[in-house]
Amino acid sequence: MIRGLRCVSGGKEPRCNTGTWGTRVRAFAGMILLAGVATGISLRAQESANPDAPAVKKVEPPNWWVGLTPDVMLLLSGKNLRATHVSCNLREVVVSRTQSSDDGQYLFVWLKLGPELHGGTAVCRIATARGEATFELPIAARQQILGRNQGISLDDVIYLIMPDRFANGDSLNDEPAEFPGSHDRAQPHAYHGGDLRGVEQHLDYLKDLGVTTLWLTPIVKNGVAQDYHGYGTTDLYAVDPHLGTLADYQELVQAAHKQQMKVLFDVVPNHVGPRHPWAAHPPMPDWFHGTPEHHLKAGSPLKGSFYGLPDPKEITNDVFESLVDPHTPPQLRRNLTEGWFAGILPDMNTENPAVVQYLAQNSIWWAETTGLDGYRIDTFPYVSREFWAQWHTALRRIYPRLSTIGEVFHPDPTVTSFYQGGRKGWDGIDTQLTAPFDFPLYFALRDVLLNGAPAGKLVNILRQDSLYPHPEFLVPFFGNHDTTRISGTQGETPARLKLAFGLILTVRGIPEFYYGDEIGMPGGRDPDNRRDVPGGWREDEQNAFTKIGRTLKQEEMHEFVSALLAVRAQHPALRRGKLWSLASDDTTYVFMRETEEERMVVAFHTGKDAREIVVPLLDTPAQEATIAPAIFGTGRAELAGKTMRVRVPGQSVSVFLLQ
Ligand SMILES: [Ca+2]
Ligand SMILES: [Ca+2]
Repeated sequence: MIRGLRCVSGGKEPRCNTGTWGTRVRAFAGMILLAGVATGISLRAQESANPDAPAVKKVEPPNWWVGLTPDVMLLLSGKNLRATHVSCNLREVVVSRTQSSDDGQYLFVWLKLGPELHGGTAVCRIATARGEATFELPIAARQQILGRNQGISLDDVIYLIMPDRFANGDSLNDEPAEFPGSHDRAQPHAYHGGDLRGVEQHLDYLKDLGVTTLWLTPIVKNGVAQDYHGYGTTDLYAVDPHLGTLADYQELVQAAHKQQMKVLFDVVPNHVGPRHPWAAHPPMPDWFHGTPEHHLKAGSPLKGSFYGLPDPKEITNDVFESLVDPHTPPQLRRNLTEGWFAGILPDMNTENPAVVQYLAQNSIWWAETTGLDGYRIDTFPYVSREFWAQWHTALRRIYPRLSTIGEVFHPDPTVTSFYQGGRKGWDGIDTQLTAPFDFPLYFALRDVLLNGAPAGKLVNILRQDSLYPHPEFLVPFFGNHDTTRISGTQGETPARLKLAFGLILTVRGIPEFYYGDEIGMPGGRDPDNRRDVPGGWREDEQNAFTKIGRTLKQEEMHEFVSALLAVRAQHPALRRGKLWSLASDDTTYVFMRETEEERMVVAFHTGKDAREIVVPLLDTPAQEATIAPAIFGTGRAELAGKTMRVRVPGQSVSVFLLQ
């Protein structure tokens, strides 16, 4: 590699050479030029001698694969890239079209990959009126990766990790040289040093706990102090150096697959970070919706009163109703889909076909490079549904089993259900999304546990499963990195957290919970809800990853969660069974999960006092049962005359196996 001319990118490093390198390749037999390459001196001299010559600093994607897609769009960054001619040395790699930015900082190159392509490195030459440059695109055979792109199933349990706050597996990357001053564990908004190796080192802990799928908040490069959360990327093809390397992420996915665990990648097609180089110099005038100076702000122009709704509580959710409303004119929706999130995050123009291709290729590249099993998709409603259909089509053509879980932060199932794939909406579009997170159940469960709302509110949400094409794939949860933790909210007790776990791990769907909840880690609003796990850092006095290191209170919660996860793992009805709501009122919800093999009854009781509930079983799949031993919790159930008499302690979850 020639010093000073090396081009670093996120994955394999394409050799991006500047200036007159192309002419060198052609004239390689010339001994004078060879001497020049060897020293590197004359290259720099020639470059400075011809400041108008083109120079390629970056190629996105940095590499590609044989037989993956019929074409690929490259985005070259550099200078003086107004090309008059681009060609590649491989016969099966044909340049079909190019387009440069007016400032010459970007060049798009669309390549057609022929059916006879067997791989190799395409060396492509750019000619402009003022000089030449070359770049390379390695095109390799697809690799076998254990368990690659397998998707998640109803048997899975998702565990959300913020890698910077989980465990520090490599202290050498705590403060990368390019980001001085970014690391400080005492500052809640700084990087704390957690990383991908830290996650990998605790796979045994997670396996023992009983979770099967890891969702990591974004691992792409952010770097800037305070962007430890990952949602403000500056490079969509690089792993953030605080978190490790691409090889670290590949190793993590491999190690997880070896343990029969899966990994979800947090993807953010809606926006990039304000410090992404594109923000100041977009590759196309319409690469974003608007400019840093002139853009809409993401947020509905409507008030809740437009629909006669109360103002949203706790975490603000936008008036997404307008997005799913066939009667609202487009201008009432445009702020949400074209506005800049938080008023500062450059919003990708997902109506531009080149943006669609860039983002789809980027997700294909991560899937192919790492073997990941699915995507958690950020800010889902803020992107047009046409885009989601196109993005999913591009991915599923290659990875039919890939799962996608979308963030639709809204309490109303009429809103969230509109985004699930599997059927067309009134707009004629099928988003193809596997499932949204079950935010309506989240809002209801928090209201029941923390505000004393009737337990029947849960049933009121669950009855609206009729709106979803596939309610079984919904992801129930009670908190994440954007919400307060149940431990830490006013009036919190361990019993309420147990109730929250009790519901999401037994009701229909693929449950998700947030790192640290299994030990009752407290946390108020952001960033307090993103504390470090005690024991994730060598210098920590306490190690909550070990039984001996946990406090009594932490151990009690950990035992509860792991025991319930074990019951779920042992009983298919709790994972795959049909849900029957048998009884509910102010404090109690009794439901059954039924498969052909087994029937389970769950009694969820929020009242402070013990109580007895009589549940009629006539005309239910349970009417022939004779006994119902408790397999979890301390409740008791007696069956007689097609009724079930359930006695449960205050604030408890009990699970019974009907026989
Ligand atoms: Ca570290
Ligand atoms: Ca948008």
